[in-house]
Amino acid sequence: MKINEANLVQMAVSPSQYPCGSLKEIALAGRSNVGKSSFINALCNRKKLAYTSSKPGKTQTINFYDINKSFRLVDLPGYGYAKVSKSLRKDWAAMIDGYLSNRSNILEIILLVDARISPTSLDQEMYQWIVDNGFSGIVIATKADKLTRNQLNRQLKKIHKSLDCPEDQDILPFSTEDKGLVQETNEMLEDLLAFYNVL
Ligand SMILES: Nc1nc2c(ncn2[C@@H]2O[C@H](COP(=O)(O)OP(=O)(O)OP(=O)(O)O)[C@@H](O)[C@H]2O)c(=O)[nH]1
Ligand SMILES: [Mg+2]
Repeated sequence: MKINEANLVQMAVSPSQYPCGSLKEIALAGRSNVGKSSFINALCNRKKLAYTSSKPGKTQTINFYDINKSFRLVDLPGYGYAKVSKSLRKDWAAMIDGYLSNRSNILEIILLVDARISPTSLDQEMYQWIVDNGFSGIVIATKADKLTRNQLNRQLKKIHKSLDCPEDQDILPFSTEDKGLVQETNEMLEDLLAFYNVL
């Protein structure tokens, strides 16, 4: 799919601020710093569409990006960042939960995990919640460029096991630094959107 147009249409902290209309949404969930915002930039081939940072806790609102006027990518604040105060973490968790639990536009929730790091209990909880709520449970392992091919394959297996994914499901490697992987991810999303008759 060629992404010609990608616009940040809304930054929300509460449901009243979510964009109107019935455009379908693919939400990106994952720990702080895993690369959710970078994922959006790489897919849209834009350097500064979504703000990224080497420090965890950059995205603090729910950010809605309209893509080709046909669907939305939704960037969520990351979870599990210990340096954020307990009360702020609670606010973010409520914000994420409020969106994921009540937003009827959501087509899929993609879980991003860092390819180098074994999933945490929060990742396991999030994955379980995603599949329990009827979504496919697509898992993307980011920062694949930081591993050798052998290391990556080992990690993908580990992540699969740790999340207790079904036998026939693959953990999909991703890297902002690898055009081939970005293209494969684009094609996966295109197939998904076609399956749901969105494209
Ligand atoms: N080498 C490499 N670095 C990456 C990749 N993806 C993200 N990064 C880096 O990881 C850091 C965090 O990326 P973000 O996209 O801000 O992460 P995030 O998940 O949006 O983080 P929060 O907004 O805090 O939840 C940045 O320094 C990125 O440049 C990747 O595929 N490869
Ligand atoms: Mg972010």
